[in-house]
Amino acid sequence: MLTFYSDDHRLHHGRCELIDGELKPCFEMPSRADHVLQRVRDQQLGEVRAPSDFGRAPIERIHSADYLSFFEGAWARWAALGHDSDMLPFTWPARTLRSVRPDNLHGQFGYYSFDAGAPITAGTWRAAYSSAQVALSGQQALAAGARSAFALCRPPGHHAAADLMGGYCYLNNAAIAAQAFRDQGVGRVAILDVDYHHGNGTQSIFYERGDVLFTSIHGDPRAEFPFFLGYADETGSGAGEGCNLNLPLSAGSGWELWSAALDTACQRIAEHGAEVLVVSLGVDTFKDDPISQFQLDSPDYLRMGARIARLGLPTLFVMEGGYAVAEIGINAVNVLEGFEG
Ligand code: SP5
Ligand code: ZN
Repeated sequence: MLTFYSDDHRLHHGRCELIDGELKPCFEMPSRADHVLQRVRDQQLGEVRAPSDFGRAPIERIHSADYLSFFEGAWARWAALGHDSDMLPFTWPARTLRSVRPDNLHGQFGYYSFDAGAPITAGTWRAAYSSAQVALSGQQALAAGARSAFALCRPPGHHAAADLMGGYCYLNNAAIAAQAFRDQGVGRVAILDVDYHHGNGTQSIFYERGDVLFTSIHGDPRAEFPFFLGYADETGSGAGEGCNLNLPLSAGSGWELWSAALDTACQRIAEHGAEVLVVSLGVDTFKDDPISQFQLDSPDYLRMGARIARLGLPTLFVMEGGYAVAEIGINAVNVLEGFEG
């Protein structure tokens, strides 16, 4: 399997996130990608290629122009005020407030974010832009006939909506790739999000569309981030009615429950008549993940890949979460090896 990877991910190295009521060092760190890349090489998964640059147009198919210009320019505005360390948002347009876009930098950061887990640093825009190009390069490999590809994206993307960052995510790599398939004439696309956290950004982007099915297996949002989306009764709306499938599971769920949910998701993907599959590949379902509560063990990821392969679809794997840094490479690459059989 071809892997796409860019060193540009290193340009994003946040210092702190606000998590569970405290400021802590960012769990989403550059060494995550290093471990995955090392495992790809150790296991001789296949060639590792640098991404091509498809420009901003495919990103603008998913994200609004005003959001992108805020994101691209935010660091320069912060630096011009004399700062040289990360910026985090701190005020949001929650209930009873208005979703207006203020002029103030912090007001705009609140307008364009939903949590304080995604800091903007000097290199965040460039890293996120390259991460999207990595996903698009994997998409292009499939369009050119590959059965599968691995986009080793960092930062991750599935929490990012059309005009919102959060949950370590800025640009929705999986959504950008899925849309590129559609724009190149693929009629029906399916997304399978196996990250421990609900992919609220991806869901919201495709919620009213019938052409891109979104399926997700994740920690029950009644108890788990992102709390405010990911419930089972969210089934899509308008043309997208029935094209959103959330499979929330309780804390402590292991392979038995998780794999039953995977079967359900796979059945729905087959019914959709998907011609191509995009997998949001988070491995924070691992038993020792420091911020998550599922119980998958390393061999389970081989089984996960094998089950996904049984769909018989051209498949693009897009890296999302996974914070047990020492095991992230083994677990992510196990999915890819299980897929290849
Ligand atoms: C891409 C991705 O995986 N983003 C995850 C962002 C998670 N941010 C908040 C996590 C809250 C964790 N609470 C853990 C409670 C442990 N006792
Ligand atoms: Zn996650």
